Order: sequence, then C-alpha cells, then structure tokens
Amino acid sequence: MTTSHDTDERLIEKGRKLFAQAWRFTHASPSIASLPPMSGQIEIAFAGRSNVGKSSLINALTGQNALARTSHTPGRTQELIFFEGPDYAPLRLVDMPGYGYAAAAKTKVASWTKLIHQFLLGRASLARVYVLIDARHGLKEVDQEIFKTLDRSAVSYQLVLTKADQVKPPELAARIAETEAALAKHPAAFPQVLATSSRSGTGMPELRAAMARLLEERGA
Ligand SMILES: Nc1nc2c(ncn2[C@@H]2O[C@H](COP(=O)(O)OP(=O)(O)O)[C@@H](O)[C@H]2O)c(=O)[nH]1
Ligand SMILES: [Mg+2]
Repeated sequence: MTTSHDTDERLIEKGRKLFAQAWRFTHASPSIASLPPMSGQIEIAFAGRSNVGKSSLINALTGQNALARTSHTPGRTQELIFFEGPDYAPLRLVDMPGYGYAAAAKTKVASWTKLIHQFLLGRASLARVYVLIDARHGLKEVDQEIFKTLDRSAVSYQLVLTKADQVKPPELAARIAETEAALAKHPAAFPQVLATSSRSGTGMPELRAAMARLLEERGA
C-alpha cells in the first residue's frame, strides 16, 4: 500500500534531484515581443513585490548563489529572466520584474506592469505562478492586482511567504493564518501557503517537491 507519507518522501527526493544539477540562465526579455519561443517545457514563474526575495529564492532552490541576480536596490530586475535545468528537466523557471516599486518613474512602472500582466495572461506554457509575500509585511494592496490577473488566467498559483527567518514562530503562524484566510476569496489559488527562507533553507525541499508533483501531473 502506498501512503501519502511515501508519496511525500518520493516527491521530496524527485524535487531534490530536479534541482541538484546545474541550472543556467537562457533568456532575458524586456518585452512580450522578445519572449523566447515556447519550447514544450513547462514554465514556472516567480512574481512578487520588488525586494520580496524572488531572485534569492531561485538561487536557494537551485543551490546556485549567483544564478539569479539579487540586489539591495529595489526595482532592479526589469525583464523576464528565464532559467533552464539540465537536459532531462522539462522545466523553465522565470524570474519576473518586481511590482509596487514606488520610487521608479511612472512610465517605467506602467511598462513593467503591462509586461507582467500580459505574460501571466497570455503564456500557454506557463503552468504555475508562485506569488511571493514578505513574511514580515504580509499582503499589500498591490498584491491584489496580481491575484485579480491570475484569477482571470488559467494558471494555478500558490502564495509563498519569504524571509521566514526574520519573524518569530508565533508571528509566522499568524501571518500564514491571515494569508490563508485572505485566499478564501480566490478559489484559483492553492489554499495552503508555503513558508520559506532562502537564507536558512526552510521550505525549499517542499517547494521543490511541489514542482516535481506539477511535472508529474503534466506527464512531463
Ligand atoms: N533574511 C533574509 N533576507 C532575504 C531572504 N531572501 C532575500 N533576502 C534579502 O532581500 C533582498 C532582496 O532580495 P532579492 O532576491 O534581490 O529580491 P527580488 O527583488 O524579489 O528579486 C536582498 O537583500 C536579499 O539578501 C531571506 O530568506 N531571508
Ligand atoms: Mg530580483
């Protein structure tokens, strides 16, 4: 008999293997017109406010500290950045421009915002979006705009709390509970929220396993 515990262990191992090999940067697209052609690989994108920890999360997942560029300066990634795994991995990761960066010029903000929303709505190979939320700050108004777009798209999405190392356990538990409560209005989203820390590695095996499960579901 296969128990769900066996399934969890199996997916954790599969996720570990998926990210154990060398991932590499392949494309940077400043516009929808310059997107790489769809390749038959499944794409998984990481969205979230500027500085929430998107690039750090991609580095932690792949165990490569300098794969995605991280920054102390918000608003740095203004392109869709694509990464590919080893040849057998039928998967691409997409680091998205951050939204909600108030100090940037209005025209720039408008063009990144358009790029983000067009990509989320129009990319057939996009199979999952992880929306990152800072565990210290919780949901912000600007996150709701992304949820609205994702609710209209056919893409499954899940919320990921980042920087869990920066909050005490009771605060983290409260943040998870309040975020999950807010998701009740969004049936297209996964009801569970994942707590992670790129610094300590918390949540990485589970996030890798969730992606391995998605690949299995897609027959990839
Ligand atoms: N303490 C802590 N800091 C983090 C974590 N993840 C990212 N950061 C920091 O947050 C800042 C922004 O991270 P970055 O990955 O560039 O965010 P992005 O703009 O969403 O790509 C950087 O100074 C990171 O070192 C984390 O898990 N824990
Ligand atoms: Mg970044």
